[in-house]
Amino acid sequence: MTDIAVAAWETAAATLEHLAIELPSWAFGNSGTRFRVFGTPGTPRTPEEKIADAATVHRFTGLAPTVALHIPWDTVEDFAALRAFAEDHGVRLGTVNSNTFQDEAYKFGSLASSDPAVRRQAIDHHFQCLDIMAVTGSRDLKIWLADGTNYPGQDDIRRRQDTLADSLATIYERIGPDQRLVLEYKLFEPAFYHTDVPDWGTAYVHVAALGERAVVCLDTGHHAPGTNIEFIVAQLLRLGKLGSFDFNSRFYADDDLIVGAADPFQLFRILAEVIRGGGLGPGSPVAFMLDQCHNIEEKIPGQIRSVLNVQEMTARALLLDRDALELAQREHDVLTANGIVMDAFATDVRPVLAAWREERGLPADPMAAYRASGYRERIIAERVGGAQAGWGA
Ligand code: LRH
Ligand code: MN
Ligand code: MN
Repeated sequence: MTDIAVAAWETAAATLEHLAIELPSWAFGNSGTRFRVFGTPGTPRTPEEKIADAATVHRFTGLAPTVALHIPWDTVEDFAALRAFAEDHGVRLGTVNSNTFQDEAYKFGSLASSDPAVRRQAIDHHFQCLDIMAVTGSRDLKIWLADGTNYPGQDDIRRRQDTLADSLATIYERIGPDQRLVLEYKLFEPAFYHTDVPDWGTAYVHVAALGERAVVCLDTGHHAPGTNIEFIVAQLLRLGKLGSFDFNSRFYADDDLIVGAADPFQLFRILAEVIRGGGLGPGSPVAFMLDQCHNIEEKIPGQIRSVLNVQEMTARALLLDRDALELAQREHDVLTANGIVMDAFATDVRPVLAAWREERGLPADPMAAYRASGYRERIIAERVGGAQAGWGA
């Protein structure tokens, strides 16, 4: 072993075993911006093909045992068959994401709408998602709302909070004993003046009112620039309300780029706080998910790179010398404390992770192994006219 102490690595590796990152089905579809959606040869045409691609990511990395669905993007006639298909391919179906942002009816909102008929439609959609979850065996119903307004005075923002609370309570009543309602916040977009669930505080207020099985989803791309995300992680873990992550990275807004691509140090700091708060390991309630789109790069290697980035930063965060850090903190030794954090961040864990993979019968270099596997050439030949992720231009 290089400069990493053997004992420190063995402890880190034991926790690393528990790292599992859920892949979003929509990462495998074509996506883009409102300017253009570029196609990628070999793009899946069906939910089954998206799952087959997600299973391929898992096969080469051992890190992604579940796939999140988005309804209606992944609607099939027979969800039991889809579940069996996934299991045959070595993965399970995970979180079900609802969608109340694409129908004409939701122009002025969904769960927070002032129109009772629209609200009913949005609530019924969540009931359908729960019916699907009963068949797919999914634990989490994830709700992200596009609800909001574009102009001051457009609607009563206070009344909308009350309406939203009522709608969420109606959905929560149907959440099973082993299921969770996961509420995701986002600062802005598509609404530009106010958003009904803009921040972790608002999400927390709503899930706290619902009950124990309601938790918050933190999407790393959903904050104002400069936000200290690891502080939010610490606070939500402290409150027992951090349910899941949507990992991605951003340079400007909700860019949905590869996690760890824009700011690996931020990812490291977030993961260090997750570990500090007991969010990784057996029995942890925190689900790790990617929420990304691959607009110009290839999707399967994009997802492989993403889960490897999370693994790499998790390993570095696990190597943080907590005892030394605590001592330095207690002594108010600012520079030593900061130095300990920076030492962990600067550790090159790639060689030990390659060895770790090989010990488990996985390729040392998953990116190279995927390229050499022929899977890419096969899907390009077999699939013509791949589907869009569900949105875009
Ligand atoms: C919204 C969001 C949310 C959606 C996903 C497709 O920006 O992050 O999680 O479900 O994108
Ligand atoms: Mn998200
Ligand atoms: Mn987003």
